[in-house]
Order: sequence, then structure tokens, then C-alpha cells
Amino acid sequence: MKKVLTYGTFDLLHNGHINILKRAKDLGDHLTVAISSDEFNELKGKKAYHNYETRKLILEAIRYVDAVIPENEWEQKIRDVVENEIDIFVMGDDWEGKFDFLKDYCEVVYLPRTVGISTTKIKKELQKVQNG
Ligand code: C2G
Repeated sequence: MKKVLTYGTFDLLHNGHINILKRAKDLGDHLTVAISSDEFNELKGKKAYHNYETRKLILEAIRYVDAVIPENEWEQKIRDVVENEIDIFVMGDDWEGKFDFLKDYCEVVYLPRTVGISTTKIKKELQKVQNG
């Protein structure tokens, strides 16, 4: 069984998230998603709309996702790959090259981001509508 792993906040779920989750799953047989904790989001300088439990609940409902684990720190990726016997690590190409150190442990694949959508864009456009 080929196991795939990816990381993210996955706030305000949108088609960009679904595309990468589908593509990641299509690379293997089992997809684990490490979802950023609220504390880790602070480290990333992100303020998610949904808290960790809600974002986890939503991710677990996606047909491409087989397991969800918490992402609490930058340093956990090697351990996650080894402990979960991961064959392929996947991230959007906005992270191109950032996780190449994992190549000693698994295949590393950066996939093209979905153009035209992001959680930040959704929040901005909603604010414009509300402000009229
Ligand atoms: N993504 C995408 N296309 C978009 C938006 C996001 O392919 N239009 C991808 C990102 O490249 C990432 C995943 O969806 O691979 C999750 O995106 P975020 O929730 O923004 O995750 P991020 O904050 O980049 O967290 O340790 C890694 C970090 O936790 C990654």
C-alpha cells in the first residue's frame, strides 16, 4: 500500500484544497493529512476562521482523506514520515524546495497550486461585500 502525506491549515475549505487532496490521493492508496493546530497556525502567522477541531471534522469528511493527524511544529515531518511509513510527501508548489530534506525518507512531490482561489481571497472578497 502506497501511503501519501500532506500538511496544511485547510481553513474555509475551497476547491484549491480539494484539488491538492485529490491529486495527492491519486499518487497512492492512502492519504494522511497533518492539519495545523491553532497554536501552530499562530507560529505560521495565520489566524484560521475555524478552530482545529472544526477543520479536522471537515477534512475527515472528504473522500480523498484516510487519516488526519495534528501538525504542532515544523520539526515533526521526518518523524511523521517514518512513524506513518509514508512513501510520498506532497505539498503545493508555493512550498517548492522547502521540504527537500525529506527526500532521504520518501518521495517529495510539489504540485501546482490551483490558481485564483485562496482562503485570504475569500476573506477579502467577503469583507468588500459587507463594506458595500
Ligand atoms: N493550495 C493549493 N491551491 C490553492 C490554495 C492552497 O494547492 N489555491 C494547497 C497549498 O499549497 C497546501 C494546501 O493546499 O499544499 C493547504 O494549504 P494551506 O491550508 O494554506 O496550508 P499552508 O498554510 O500552506 O500549510 O507544514 C506545512 C504547512 O502546514 C502548510
